[in-house]
Amino acid sequence: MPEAMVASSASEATRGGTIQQVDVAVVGAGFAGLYLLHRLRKAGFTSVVLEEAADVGGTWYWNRYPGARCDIQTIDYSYTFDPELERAWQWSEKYATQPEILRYLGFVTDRYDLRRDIRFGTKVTAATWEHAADRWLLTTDHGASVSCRYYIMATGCLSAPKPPEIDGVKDFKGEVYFTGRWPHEEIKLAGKRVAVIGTGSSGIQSIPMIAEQAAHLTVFQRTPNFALPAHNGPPPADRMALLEGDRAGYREQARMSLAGVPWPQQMSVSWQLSDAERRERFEKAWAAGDLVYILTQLWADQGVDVDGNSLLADLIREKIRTIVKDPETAAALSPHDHPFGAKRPCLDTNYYTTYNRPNVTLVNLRQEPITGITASGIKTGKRGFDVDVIVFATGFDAMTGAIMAVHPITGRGGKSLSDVWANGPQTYLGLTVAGFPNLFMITGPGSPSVLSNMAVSIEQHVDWTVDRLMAMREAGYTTMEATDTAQAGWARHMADCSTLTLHRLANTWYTGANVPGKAWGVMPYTGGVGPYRTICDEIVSRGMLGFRLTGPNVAEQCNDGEVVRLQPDVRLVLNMLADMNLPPIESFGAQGARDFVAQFNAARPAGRPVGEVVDGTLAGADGPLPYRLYRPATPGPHPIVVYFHGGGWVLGDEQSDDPFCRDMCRRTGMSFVSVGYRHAPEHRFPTAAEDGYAATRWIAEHAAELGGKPGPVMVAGWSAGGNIAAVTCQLARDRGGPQISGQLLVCPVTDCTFDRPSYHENATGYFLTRSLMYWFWDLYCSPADRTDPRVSPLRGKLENLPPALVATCEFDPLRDEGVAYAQAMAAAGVPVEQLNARGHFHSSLTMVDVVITGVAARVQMANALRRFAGLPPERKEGDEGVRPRSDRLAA
Ligand code: N01
Repeated sequence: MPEAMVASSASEATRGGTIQQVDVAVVGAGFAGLYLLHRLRKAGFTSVVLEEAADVGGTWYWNRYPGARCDIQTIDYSYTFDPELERAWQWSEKYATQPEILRYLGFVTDRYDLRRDIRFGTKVTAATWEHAADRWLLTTDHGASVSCRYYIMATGCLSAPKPPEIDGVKDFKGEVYFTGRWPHEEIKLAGKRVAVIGTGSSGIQSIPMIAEQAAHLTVFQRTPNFALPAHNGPPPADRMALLEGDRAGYREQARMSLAGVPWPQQMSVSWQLSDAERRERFEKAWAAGDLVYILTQLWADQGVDVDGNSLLADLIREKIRTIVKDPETAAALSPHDHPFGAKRPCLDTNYYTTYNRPNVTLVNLRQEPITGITASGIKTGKRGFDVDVIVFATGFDAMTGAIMAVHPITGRGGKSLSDVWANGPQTYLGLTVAGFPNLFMITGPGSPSVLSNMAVSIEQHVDWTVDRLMAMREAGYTTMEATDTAQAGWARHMADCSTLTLHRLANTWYTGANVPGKAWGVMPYTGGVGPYRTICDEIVSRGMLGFRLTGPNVAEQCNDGEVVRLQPDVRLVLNMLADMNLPPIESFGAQGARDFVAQFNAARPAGRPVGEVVDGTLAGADGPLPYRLYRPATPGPHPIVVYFHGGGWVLGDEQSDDPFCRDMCRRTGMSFVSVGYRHAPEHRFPTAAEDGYAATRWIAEHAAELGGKPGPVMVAGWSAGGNIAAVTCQLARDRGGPQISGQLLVCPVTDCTFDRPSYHENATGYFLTRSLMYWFWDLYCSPADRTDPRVSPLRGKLENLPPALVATCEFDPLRDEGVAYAQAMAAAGVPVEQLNARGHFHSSLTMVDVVITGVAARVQMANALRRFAGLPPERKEGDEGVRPRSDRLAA
């Protein structure tokens, strides 16, 4: 539609009032809005920024409470889009104060002459998609309405202060301040009795400063938070040297990192380190005063595993006890209800020592909740506190508040964003929402945003968005809208990512738990800044996957689909393997492939400790075979599981599935005996099958010697090992024992045909390829023997087999033959449980501590084995995945 017609229809909509016509309207003149305006202008789009405040700065305009600073090192918390700008500005401190950051944003505004397109003191009161014009119409509380093609929310994640939810605030006769809306004039607290409610970052930063001025400070704490010393000062020489040594490389590393700050991925896991080594790492981090460092650099499992996390949390609690002199106050300040990092920790300056001052009192609201505010102060369940000033550091309606609650946004067909998000934010990439064409959010819910260095995430979102607008203009498109499929897929991917972290175990503003009645869910994207960036780029390279593009003179384009179907950690593993550009494993020859697998396994994290690991030999079908026994730490005797490793009958040995055997031993409380059966091509069919059967018989007969419970054993195996376990069950039934009480078949080979769909769908790209499977079969079994049930158990008699759990993975060539075996056994009357692991590949479930999203499946497998042994299920507290905390906080 021509622009003139757009103008007239929009004018009618506001009954003749003036309408400002622009290509793009942006809300917010903070870090995001300023860079957006700069980029939009350079790209030739007419733009206006609507800003409620009287000046630029966004969050740094409003949050001017005493002590306000950033807690990402300022050299990282800066714009990087212009090297000239970087050279033109020097930060005076490692963590700049709010006034300095505000000066920086003012400097940037002036440098790029941005003010002339910013309408200050202007709030959007409604935004409506006008379908006929393919434009947004914005009404404002000040000046002209705005008609724009694109509407971009650069509103920040923590901009809408949350009401304090305490009765009687209006009755209070003293002064009331909110940290998130601190007055611009100087507030005099000297000689006054001050109360601070809230001990999040704002409270932690302001409390030491207020304590220095006030006659008395009373801190009302509901939940203690972890705080770490900032050790502020000039920008650290080592980081400056790194940055100045290779500015472009430093910035690029930040962009591809997990948190937007250039620290490498930590590889050592906590149980590989001694107590002394862990303490040394911790002390170094405590002395460094760097939030991202202590959150990511101590050990690899600190952010993903409850046990690994609590080792670190214990060390921090120990510090709190050392610093705070009164033991009762120290105990009240020590967080126990959430893993370290699951709630946003804060860097502090003298926070804990402040509680040693005689003019500071801590009130533990867990013991005496606030019952109300009176004319003279604050009442708790136990006592009253008369105060002159109340400071509310009670936080924000985060992530969605500033977008949804601020003004009605009405999309296609009259859809209201508040309704669409009633059960939590739904977005594609945290950037767009289905049903709301041409609406973009910078660092919206569903993007890494608050779990990252915001400066890096903002630049990525702005660049991606403006690049898309330019590409659309070039191609003649005027609208861009996420599809429902893409959005639903993103929600699934978000949920998959959040099972990897510990955020689900804390009640925080990340999950909406801090706002009564708000839907619960981890709102930021937890998959990391670098992976997120590659996903955004992949969407473009795959023809704007998941977006519908339309324009007046071009055919509609909609390349629908989900961008990530793999589990996030599987995606990382497969990308890493793809980057290695390895030749096909089969090209190494059998011995070369064995050496490669041994090398590959050596690079994996070590398995976790079990009670005891014993190597021995057993009598096989044709001579001794090695075994490795994993015994639990609990007193025996334990039920025994005979385990067969994977490797296509060609590769691996009794130690090659070590992390998996340890993990299952710990989860089940059972002994695992991993059998070193003989391999092809030296020993072809039916050697592996006969070795497996003979080993099972020997182990059952020698159960007591192995410390196991006499009686039936269970069998388990992965891949070709699953094949041997399945065959062993058939042979044991037909040859008069041993008695087997259950079989766990993980991605088993069950049949010799290669024509099932999974063989085609997953032929390449998922590590186990179709051609590798052909090679394994060729080495092990000649075509004439392949229909023998000792290698194709699907072709055997299936009645009267032990109960089974068959686990299959979505992206595995063997998926469909596993499913077929499970279905055929069930049809033959065998009790069968099927586990279909969505988003996983052939090695997922055995790659313990690399593919953490496999935990839920391992819990299910362990429970099945316990059921086969007649034991109740046992869930290990904490790391078993999907178990969000939805209990709300009591005041
Ligand atoms: O808000 P918060 P914030 N009765 O939600 C308590 C960023 N930031 O403004 O935990 C009693 O973290 C509440 O208790 P509980 C940073 O990302 C960054 O401090 O809900 N207490 C909590 O203690 C940060 O995470 C910087 O039990 C009540 C506190 O108030 C985010 O902003 C500086 C209550 C709120 O803590 C938000 O921080 C500042 C009630 N009714 C902020 N309601 C830096 O860069 C709430 N509370 C350093």
